[in-house]
Amino acid sequence: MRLFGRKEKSEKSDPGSTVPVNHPAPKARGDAGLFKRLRQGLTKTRDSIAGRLDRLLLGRKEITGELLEELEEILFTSDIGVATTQELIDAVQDKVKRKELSDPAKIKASLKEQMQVFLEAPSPERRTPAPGQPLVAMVIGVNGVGKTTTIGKAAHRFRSEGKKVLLVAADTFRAAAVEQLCVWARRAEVDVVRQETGADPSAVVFDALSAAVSRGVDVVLVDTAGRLHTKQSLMDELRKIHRVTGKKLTGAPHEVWLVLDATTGQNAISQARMFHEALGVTDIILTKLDGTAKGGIVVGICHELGLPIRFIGIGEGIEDLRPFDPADFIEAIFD
Ligand SMILES: Nc1nc2c(ncn2[C@@H]2O[C@H](COP(=O)(O)OP(=O)(O)OP(=O)(O)O)[C@@H](O)[C@H]2O)c(=O)[nH]1
Ligand SMILES: [Mg+2]
Repeated sequence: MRLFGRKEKSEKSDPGSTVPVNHPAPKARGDAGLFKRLRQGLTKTRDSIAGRLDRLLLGRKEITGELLEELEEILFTSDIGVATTQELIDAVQDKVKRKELSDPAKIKASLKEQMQVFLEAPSPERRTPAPGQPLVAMVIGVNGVGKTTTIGKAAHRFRSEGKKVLLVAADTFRAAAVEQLCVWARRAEVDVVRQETGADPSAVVFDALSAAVSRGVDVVLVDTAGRLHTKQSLMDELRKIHRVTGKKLTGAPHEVWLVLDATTGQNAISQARMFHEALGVTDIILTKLDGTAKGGIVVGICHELGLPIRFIGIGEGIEDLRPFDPADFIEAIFD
């Protein structure tokens, strides 16, 4: 089941429905240093997918049923997901039947092409802030996925694009959570609005939005809790923050970023469904791709959920958050 309808390609370039102020420009091609870092971060995934694929295809003369079964096994165990793996295998099989593909050595190129199609992110309608108001992004996800770290990295990124950023400590349930966000605010050299531990998160956000408007802030990033006593109470709390944000600033939050930990593999997809049903996610941030061989999850998430991947996390450093670029990603895991 798709959670989001896919948009036609032509809609992607509609300037009226996007928010250029908050979207990093596509990086220039030929940025060898950045690509090298991405490739390095994805080493485990590359070994899992491309390494095993190369070994499977080496010296093969024809595409047999047995070869396709082994191919399926490789894709499936790289966490691409059952449905997406099946579609990839079907596409290869169709090409073989139509005699467009007979040389096993060309399977890799065919897979890359098909995966790239799956990764072309759908472009959701973007809400734009009213003139003079900040863009508000609420950052959600289960505990430990990397919400606070991602906010710190994103703050640094926006700030280096010349934007004025404000962080909001709406995870008030643990003192350490507020402290951690303050550490990131210092690192990224941006302001943070906080209250005492145990304060009502919605009230913190409400006050922070007043401060954001009066200080002429461009981007507000709201850090939220990942765990409460029950899943239900977490969802209720997040919905309340969402509601209060909209009451304070019409149209806000303009973006809801769901942070998913790539190392959890298929679990990430069920988390996405749950949060999306409760809050309407606009962007996925996939973290910890550097520590896992499960990077294939990117393909499954994009294709099965129809939600765009906005950024990927490839390390714990402040520079380790990258805008997701399907072509670079495919190249980094295959070559
Ligand atoms: N290797 C790696 N580690 C990451 C990445 N992103 C986050 N982490 C680490 O993951 C751990 C948890 O990150 P947090 O940002 O505290 O996660 P959180 O979602 O805010 O957690 P809670 O506040 O407990 O819900 C930290 O040790 C981070 O350094 C990443 O892209 N790569
Ligand atoms: Mg946190």
